[in-house]
Amino acid sequence: MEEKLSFCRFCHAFCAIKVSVENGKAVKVIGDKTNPMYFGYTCKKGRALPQQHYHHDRLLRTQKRKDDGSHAAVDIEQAMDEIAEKLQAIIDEYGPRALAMYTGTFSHAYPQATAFAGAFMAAIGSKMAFNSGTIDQPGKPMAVAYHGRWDAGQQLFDDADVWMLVGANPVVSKWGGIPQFNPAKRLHEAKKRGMKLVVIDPRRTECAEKAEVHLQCKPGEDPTILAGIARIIIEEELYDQAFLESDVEGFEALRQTVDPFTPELVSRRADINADDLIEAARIFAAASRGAVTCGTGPNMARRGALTEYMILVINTLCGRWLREGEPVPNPGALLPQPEAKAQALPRPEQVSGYGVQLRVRGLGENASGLPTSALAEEILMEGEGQVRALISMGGNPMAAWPDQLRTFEAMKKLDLSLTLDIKMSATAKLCDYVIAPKLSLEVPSTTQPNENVQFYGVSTGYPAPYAQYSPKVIDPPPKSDVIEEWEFFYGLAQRMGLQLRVHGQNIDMENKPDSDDLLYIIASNGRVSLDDVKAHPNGHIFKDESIKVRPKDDAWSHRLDIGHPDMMQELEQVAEEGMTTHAGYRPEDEFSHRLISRRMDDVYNSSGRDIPNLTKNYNYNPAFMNPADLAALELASGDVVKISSARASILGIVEEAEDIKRGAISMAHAWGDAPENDNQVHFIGSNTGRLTDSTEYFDHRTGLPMMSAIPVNVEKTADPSEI
Ligand SMILES: Nc1nc2c(c(=O)[nH]1)N[C@H]1C(S)=C(S)[C@@H](COP(=O)(O)OP(=O)(O)OC[C@H]3O[C@@H](n4cnc5c(=O)[nH]c(N)nc54)[C@H](O)[C@@H]3O)O[C@H]1N2
Ligand SMILES: Nc1nc2c(c(=O)[nH]1)N[C@H]1C(S)=C(S)[C@@H](COP(=O)(O)OP(=O)(O)OC[C@H]3O[C@@H](n4cnc5c(=O)[nH]c(N)nc54)[C@H](O)[C@@H]3O)O[C@H]1N2
Ligand code: SF4
Ligand SMILES: [Mo]
Repeated sequence: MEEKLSFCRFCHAFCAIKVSVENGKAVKVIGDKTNPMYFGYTCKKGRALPQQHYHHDRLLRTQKRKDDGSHAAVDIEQAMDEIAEKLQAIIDEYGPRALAMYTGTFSHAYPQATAFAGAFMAAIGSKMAFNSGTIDQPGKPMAVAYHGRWDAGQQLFDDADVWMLVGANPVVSKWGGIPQFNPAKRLHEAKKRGMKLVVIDPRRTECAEKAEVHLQCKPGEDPTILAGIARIIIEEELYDQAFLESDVEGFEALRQTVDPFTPELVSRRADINADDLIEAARIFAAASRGAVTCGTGPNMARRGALTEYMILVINTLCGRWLREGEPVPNPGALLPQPEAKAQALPRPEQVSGYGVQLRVRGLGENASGLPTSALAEEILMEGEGQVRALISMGGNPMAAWPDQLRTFEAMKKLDLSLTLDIKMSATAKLCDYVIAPKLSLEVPSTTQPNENVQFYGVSTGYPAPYAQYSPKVIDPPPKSDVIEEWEFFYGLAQRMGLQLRVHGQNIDMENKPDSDDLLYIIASNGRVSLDDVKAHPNGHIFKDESIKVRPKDDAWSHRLDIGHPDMMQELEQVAEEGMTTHAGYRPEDEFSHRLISRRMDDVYNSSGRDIPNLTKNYNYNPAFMNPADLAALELASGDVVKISSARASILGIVEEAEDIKRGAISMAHAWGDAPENDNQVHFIGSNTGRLTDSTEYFDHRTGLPMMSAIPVNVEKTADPSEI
């Protein structure tokens, strides 16, 4: 038995692991206790990596769809021949825009794959590249575009004396907010040193359990609550006057716009106690270091850009950005050393309306990229510019895109559909080709993608210059015919006579490069060389405390904007909206509940649902509801209900949960399958994305429709076929 060092890629957290390998097979995974970033942490999913790799349903050969809709194995070289020919024919007839690429969650773990997917699209000349970030929190980059980016970055969680989480549950999700590298330990340490925590969430989450103040709000009221907090900070003069004077503009516009958001108004609209709101604002502003950060819930509950903007506004009011002379927490490892000056970077002139324009809903390129929520419509809408071929990599549109019924129609309409996936996902079943890829332990990689996410939002990415390299740990199972994703794009490019360019370098299109060589290209401008990173196989923090935040440039005039007219206008709309129809919702007498998003600990979006160790608790996504709501509807745990939005209905299996606010239904996404399988709800769960209408109540810049806080009705149904 051999023990090999690696890092887990079941989710985006990349925990450092030790893999026991016996006769060439991974048999056990444990955390690496010596690791300075993760301190030995692993979760159930990471420990199930061997089960994932040797799962009986894992695709070991590429699949091709037959005329009767079933799939059969095909040799990968033959598949690439056929696909290249079909793609070329589509491009010849309709132009490069007819090909769209969607890169999903599992692109993140494979830097070579993401680089090659981009290079392939560039070589073809199609700008129709979409990613799952635009159905995640596109409000984040949008808000930064409006507010401006502070070059030196924000204060850290690890030395904060206050923290505020808005609709995020990092202890479970290992995503932004608390650094996603063993967040439970980091939160524990923070509480020990006296850090105060405020949580704003309709659910009493695992994080809320630890909070000094938990505002258990009505879903969808985050802009109201955050405007209320800003108002208290301004009224009580709790802001950082010196910072506002030196580096910020828009204070007066903000002051006037938040004025209507009195604690009483916020209390009524968000159904929270006014005194608790005041306490939350005072705790946050009184502290010396910390930040407010936001997760997926509020981002998806409509007005995500405004919500994220208000997050930045509150941080800026309190001056929670790093100042001249402070150490730069992460001066880059595999990424280049940042300038890290104590100044606001110039803001873009336009946040949307430039670059590629889509044909639907007036949407197009924007600060967050091209909106994935519009891709199904682009496929369905006939005429010049229609998307006719789709390559999906490491994503599952049928499970995860909003408005599943529209996605279903779109998948069936495509002339050529392919996905790179490890199993016959809900999407794969509808695809012409399913490319069977190597899995994480079979591929060399680095933690560089997690360095990149520091630019995504507040408290995302590594809080120190950490990096790890993992060599290939095992070979794929014998007799398999699997390739790395980048090899697929390389193979197509060769056949189509395309020259690929990655990070400014031409790739040798005659002699296929090695996967490891590509990691060198991708990390070529890092502060630390990949060789140095390789020399620390356990992962390492490449500290350099001499790197400090540099002073502001002379005569620098750029400032952070806390009163941007677009945002102030939207906030005015929020203030004006009535109590029953606010936020564009239908009157509440038409819909009794709001369905909110959540993450389930044991699974990762649509991954893990077929792994025995991960489905011991649930093999479906329960509809968690407050006991009083269940009693009022004469429902009991285990009952099957029909949950209906203005768009569609799904089945749900209700489960009593004291931690859910009355009026909310908390349900994870990416479960279920195509509509014809709905009656298997007890085994596959239900698809909450079907409740979303992508063409209504969407953000006019990012295109993101309402994916949380969705108004719904719920009624008992005895017979799943009723739906
Ligand atoms: N209603 C609602 N909708 C949502 C959300 C929500 O909260 N509510 N959340 C949104 C968010 S935040 C996101 S990020 C998106 C996710 O959107 P997607 O990324 O499209 O969805 P996933 O389910 O993560 O799809 C991952 C796919 O990759 C496959 N896979 C697993 N491992 C590998 C691998 O190693 N290589 C390859 N090639 N494939 C692999 C899996 O089998 C799966 O089919 O969903 C969004 N949709
Ligand atoms: N185990 C596990 N981990 C995951 C995933 C998974 O599926 N499983 N998915 C991964 C992905 S793709 C992502 S993007 C991250 C997301 O990471 P997080 O954003 O931390 O996701 P959640 O844990 O769903 O936390 C969102 C919270 O928002 C709350 N919420 C919902 N609607 C509203 C609202 O209107 N207002 C407020 N204030 N709160 C609201 C929910 O109750 C929930 O507690 O997690 C990642 N990590
Ligand atoms: S949190 Fe779990 S699934 Fe995610 S990287 Fe760590 S061990 Fe893997
Ligand atoms: Mo996500």
